Amino acid sequence: MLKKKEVSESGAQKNPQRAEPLVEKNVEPFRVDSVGKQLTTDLGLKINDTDNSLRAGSRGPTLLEDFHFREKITHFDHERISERVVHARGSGAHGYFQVYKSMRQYTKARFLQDPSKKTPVFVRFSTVAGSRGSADTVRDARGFATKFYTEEGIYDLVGNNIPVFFIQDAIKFPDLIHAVKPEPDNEIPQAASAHDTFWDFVVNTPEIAHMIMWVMSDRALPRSFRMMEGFGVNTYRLVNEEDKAFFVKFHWKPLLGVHSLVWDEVQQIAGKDPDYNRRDLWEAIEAGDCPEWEFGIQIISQEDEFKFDFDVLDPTKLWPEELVPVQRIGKLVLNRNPDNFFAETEQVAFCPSNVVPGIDFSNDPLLQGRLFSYLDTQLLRLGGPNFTEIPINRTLSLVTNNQRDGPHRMTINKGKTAYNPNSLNKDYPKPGMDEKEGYVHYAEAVSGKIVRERSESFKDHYSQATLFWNSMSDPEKQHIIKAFQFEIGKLNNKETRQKVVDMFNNVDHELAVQIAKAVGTSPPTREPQPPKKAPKLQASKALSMENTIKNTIKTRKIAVLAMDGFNGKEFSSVKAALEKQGAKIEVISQFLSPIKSQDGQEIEVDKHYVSASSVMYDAVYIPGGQQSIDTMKQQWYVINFINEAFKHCKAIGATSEAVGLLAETDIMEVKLAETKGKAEVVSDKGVVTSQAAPTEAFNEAVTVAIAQHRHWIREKNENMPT
Ligand code: HDE
Repeated sequence: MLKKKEVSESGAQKNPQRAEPLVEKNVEPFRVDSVGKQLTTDLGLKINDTDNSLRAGSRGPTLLEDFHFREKITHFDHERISERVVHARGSGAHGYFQVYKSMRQYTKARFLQDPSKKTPVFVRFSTVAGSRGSADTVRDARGFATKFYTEEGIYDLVGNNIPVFFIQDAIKFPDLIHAVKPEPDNEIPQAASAHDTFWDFVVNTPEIAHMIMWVMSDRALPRSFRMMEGFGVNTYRLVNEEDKAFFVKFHWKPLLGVHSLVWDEVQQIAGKDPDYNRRDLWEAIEAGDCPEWEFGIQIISQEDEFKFDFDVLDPTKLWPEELVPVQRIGKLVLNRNPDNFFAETEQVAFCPSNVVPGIDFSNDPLLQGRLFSYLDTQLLRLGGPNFTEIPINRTLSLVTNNQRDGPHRMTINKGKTAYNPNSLNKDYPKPGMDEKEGYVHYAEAVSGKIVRERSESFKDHYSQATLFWNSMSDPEKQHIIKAFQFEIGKLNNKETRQKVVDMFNNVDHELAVQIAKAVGTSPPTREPQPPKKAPKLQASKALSMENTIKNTIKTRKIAVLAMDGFNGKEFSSVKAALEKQGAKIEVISQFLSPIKSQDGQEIEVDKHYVSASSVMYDAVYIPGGQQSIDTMKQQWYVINFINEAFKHCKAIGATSEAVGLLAETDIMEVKLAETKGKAEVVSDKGVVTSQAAPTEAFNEAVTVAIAQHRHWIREKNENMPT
């Protein structure tokens, strides 16, 4: 195996906390570090000059015999592979999974038995609709695909950050994707659902209602991949040693909580840093802030299959956590960035049909179709059936079968026989040598006529869409309304606009009225469809992000605005307090040169005005210092920075003279600390101020305000600056 180096090719120091690789056998032997090495051809021939092609005379024609030139150009010409037909834009990371205790009761899967064992994983997050180069922060579902390199083979859990899906039957997938992708005549718009063909599909596909509610919510604008939930979406089966099966839904619960950006913010970020989510994941792992999720399972026993007011096989339905609790059974940790985007993140191939003994499929019709599609598309994308030999896709287990040949075959199979049964090789590789080891499909009894029809039990399309709506807090509802108003307002076709209003009247009348109000249609006239069955649950706390974890500021990015003459002691006090809680501080000033505090202390500036913007930060703190504050009062950039942070409902802290700066901004109806020199801390709507130097109480109040993520109460003010 090649030895790991302390420095990268560019000579830059690599993350000192970089975790040791766990995927020893498959990926590691293929890593190459060229530090200290001579340039060679693909065949290892040493090359002395790669800047000048071979010519007949220094001004003459290039010679065909220049094999180095030809190889270099040819390789370049063939560098691109087709992008994924969906989920083209993604970011990956290595890590491990560890179960908390044996899950023997439900499954025989070995990686879910031993709490002392770490199973290596590779995870890829993605958007769905956009091309490879599209922006991260678009309104869309996010993919959350996990490859477990288990001792029994590869297990892929290919999920999303939304627990339900647009359609019930995989045969509708090409229609859905054709509708949401850019329109075929002009390839507009990129990575957006706000266009006529998508909503035309929506209004003709009532089963989509529930998923649309999620996509119009802030769940579709994650603050970070590290702060979103993951869901297996489809119903699978767990099978134990006694061949008893259980229906299961899989969950990933982020330990930093579930947090989102806001629409106005994401649109700015898409221009200012299109790699926002990718960069966030990369930087967190490089800094050793390893993202963590707990693995959850919801179990419904086979006997209870028909006990619910939804069909357990219907992928447009979630299993409310209040009815079927999520059991947290293990932890996923991502601790190592890939070395090479193409070799790892681009070439990785996930497939829901990659399972291990103890995990099986249900008859969920969406899942059944997925079992076909992934392998099919990968055969094209990765150039043939040998893509399982690409390092990132290799299993840790020994592969011994009679599959042979094909493009780019790596394995050198020995022997004359490539068939079973055979006598020449004693029937090796022999199937079923150990009955206990092999994968056995769950022996479900199946009967029925061959038909093309949906089960009646799949035909309630609105109850859970309404459940979702009813579970939202007021700010979340307002954001959903605004999302609809934006999307529907973009439609050219007025009839579709009206149909959207009428369709979502089945979810909630007020929602439909609010959409209609903004997009120039009539309010809904038809009565909403009554639910087929009275739902058991009116609202589910688990669906609202309002109820997520809000007790940590770990990895949050805090902007400090300062100019020469800032108060160094105030800055150091707040910096130390926030960093102690795991936050990241960046100093922003007019120029990148160091700035001097009023008592002569010099500090580095991380970003200057032209490269930093409030949308890149979770919160802002402004230390006092008369000279610094007087300068910043005159700077439009600073005023705008604060106004924007305020508009996006972020925590803002200011001490001593800096409170006076807040008074120059558009912050409205917020109580600020008043008495000069008094250490009293005033915390109102996420704005924390003190007219004195920061005390412990101030630092604590700022920490609490940042941990809230956002202070939506500000949105109640109709006059809030926009
Ligand atoms: Fe996928 N999906 N999908 N999908 N999907 C693909 O496979 C497909 C569905 C998901 O990071 C493709 O290798 C069908 C649900 C993720 O590489 C393709 C249906 C969920 C990823 C495909 C679905 C997903 C994909 C494209 C049935 C959430 C990215 C490239 C309607 C549970 C994986 C590829 C990665 C990728 C087909 C529905 C998640 C075309 C037919 C539901 C996270 O095969």
